[in-house]
Amino acid sequence: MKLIGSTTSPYVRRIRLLLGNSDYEFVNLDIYGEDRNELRRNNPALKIPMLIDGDQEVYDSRVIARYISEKQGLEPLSWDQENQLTLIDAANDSAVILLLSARSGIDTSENLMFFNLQRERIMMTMRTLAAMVDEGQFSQWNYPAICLYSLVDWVDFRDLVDFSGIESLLSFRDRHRNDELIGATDPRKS
Ligand SMILES: N[C@@H](CCC(=O)N[C@@H](CS)C(=O)NCC(=O)O)C(=O)O
Repeated sequence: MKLIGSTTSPYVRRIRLLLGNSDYEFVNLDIYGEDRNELRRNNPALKIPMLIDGDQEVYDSRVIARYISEKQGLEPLSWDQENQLTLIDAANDSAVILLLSARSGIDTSENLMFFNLQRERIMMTMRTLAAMVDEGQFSQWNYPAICLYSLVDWVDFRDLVDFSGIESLLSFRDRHRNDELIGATDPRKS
């Protein structure tokens, strides 16, 4: 099995954490730079992660997670867990948009509809996720918790979010910080 991704992507980190210590090859690409042709050859959607397992290619972290979970014989996610993932993905996608815009030289703090919508979505979803953490919804270390961890740690690493009022997300992150695999997949070490 081969996982194509990068060491900084929060979507790729989820899959690395889900795969744990199982035997697979990790291909670390610089998708916005020197490895873009390699990405073009592998995934027409031009996104990471993607998985290759024998003849089967799988795109998108959500689908890859389903594929791996099935292979590992894990229970499918409940509808409530699917909703948790949708909130996490919504925040993550908007945060990626803000980062790529800033890297394109755009001032994302301007009062523009497009950026206001992204910021509003990030705050709404992260406040909701913080309330879920307070209710104990992420107390088990499972795939939704892995995705939340990867999101929170990444937006903190990229300094994209003000955590005032949603500190329980940082406490959740800090509870898992010392895990060996968490340390090995830390985007700051890339
Ligand atoms: N829905 C996708 C999102 C993946 C995604 O956005 N990955 C980013 C890296 S963090 C990417 O490949 N971005 C490329 C681009 O936006 O051009 C998934 O869950 O795998």
